[in-house]
Amino acid sequence: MSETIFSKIIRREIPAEILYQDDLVTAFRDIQPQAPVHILIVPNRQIPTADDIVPEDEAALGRMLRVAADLAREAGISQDGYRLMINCREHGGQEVFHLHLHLLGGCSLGPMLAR
Ligand code: DGP
Repeated sequence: MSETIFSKIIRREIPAEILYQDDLVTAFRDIQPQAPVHILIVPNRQIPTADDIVPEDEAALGRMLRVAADLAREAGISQDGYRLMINCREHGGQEVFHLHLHLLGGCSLGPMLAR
């Protein structure tokens, strides 16, 4: 699958508010925030969807969760709570085909699914 805009953000070829980056993952603010805190945590390697995860990705996926928890603490939303979400393909509402973990918080997020 061809790369997405997220690869360019990871390589810092286009602007984004990058909050964290290391050898495995990058975290940056979502351009269309759905909550007061809306951060995307992505693996540096382009994994198109959750369905494309392979055993070699486990380190990056674990890092994504740890970084999400750290960023939530830094944002001051840990005590009230937050939501971590990965959309997969059409039914999941995925728009960018580079796996990303949404960190959402800063207000009550309501029920998990809009019906
Ligand atoms: P999803 O629907 O799960 O694929 O979410 C894609 C998210 O990516 C969506 O919330 C908006 C965000 N997004 C799309 N393009 C850009 C971009 O160029 N920069 C940033 N920072 N976020 C983007």
